Amino acid sequence: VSNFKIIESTLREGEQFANAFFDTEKKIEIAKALDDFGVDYIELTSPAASEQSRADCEAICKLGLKAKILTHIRCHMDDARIAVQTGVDGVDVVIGTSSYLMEHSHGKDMTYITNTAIEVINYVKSHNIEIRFSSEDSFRSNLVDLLSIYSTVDKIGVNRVGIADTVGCASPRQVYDLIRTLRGVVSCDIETHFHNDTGCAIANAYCALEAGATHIDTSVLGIGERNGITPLGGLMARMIVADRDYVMGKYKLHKLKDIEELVAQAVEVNIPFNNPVTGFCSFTHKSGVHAKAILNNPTTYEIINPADFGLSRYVHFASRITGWNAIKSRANQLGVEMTDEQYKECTAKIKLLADIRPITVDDTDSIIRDFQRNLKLGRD
Ligand code: HCA
Ligand code: CU
Repeated sequence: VSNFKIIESTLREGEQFANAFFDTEKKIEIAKALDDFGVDYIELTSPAASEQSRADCEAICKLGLKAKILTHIRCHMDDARIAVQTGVDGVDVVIGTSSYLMEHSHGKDMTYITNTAIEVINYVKSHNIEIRFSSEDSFRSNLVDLLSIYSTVDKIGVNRVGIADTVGCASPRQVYDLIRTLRGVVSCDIETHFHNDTGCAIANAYCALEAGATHIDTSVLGIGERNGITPLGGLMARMIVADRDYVMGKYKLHKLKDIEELVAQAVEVNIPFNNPVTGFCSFTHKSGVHAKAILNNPTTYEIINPADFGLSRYVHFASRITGWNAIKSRANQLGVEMTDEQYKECTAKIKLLADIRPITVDDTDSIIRDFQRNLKLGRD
């Protein structure tokens, strides 16, 4: 699973998110942040979508970013002619190949699709621009049709082919099987795009890499059509566990939270509480058993080191399921030193109150301080 590349689609798929509206300035700010983070490609909305989309695409191409700039178009010569004039490094072409889309969306058959694909690919290539060909709704497409069109475009010399789970129906095993099969048919790179309707978008991306895919589409916080696609942060979480050196060496992980906040604000959502890495409780340890072990050695209950992302862990202690080790650690932070027996007694007092109502950090701190004061008074 090493050596994967990220095609960051916040400014294309992400624009299809219900709340998204990015003005030129916001697009540039997001593009620069993604570039600084270290993504390999930044994918932009089709210049054929609107006049402003075209102008924004040109403006981002002129920024001179390290990341390659892509735009995403329908498999159509009209779109291709506009795309090659924008200054992009590459064009991602897509067309629906499932019977659903062939019947109800564009109404074209496989022969027409193949012929148009060949024309568009040759045209883009003649401008010395990278080209990717992808089938929409790949997992509900006929396998023989799919392999045949991919093998054709591979022979003409596309840079990548793409597999898209447009409706989010694929399971990790189906992903593995399809990518593995495709890996045996084409020699070019394989890009993958997973929607998250059934919550499999990160797992599917990982399985695709295991099966030989090379590129993963992401968006910040996973924003996109419906409930979105593989999130950039979630993919980083998955991949740092698989290959920490590669991920740490390539991406500025400590910038992740800032980028998520930037995009969350732009589309007026909160970062979900259970977001991988950046959710508010992603590194909070609460039960007494967990807290004790974490205080001893964080790797007992943490597969990701928060410091790798510039974040820190939190040992929760204001609850009835806390334990005396957590209370001892809190007491020490407050400058209070006692014997183990006394920490245990103090913890029992805290649990007594926490059984009656939810308690705050302040409640806990006052119990600790009172306990210490009483000890001193008792001694005098
Ligand atoms: C869509 C298109 C797409 C394209 C993916 C790709 C999808 O918005 O319907 O180009 O690989 O999910 O199929 O985002
Ligand atoms: Cu999509």
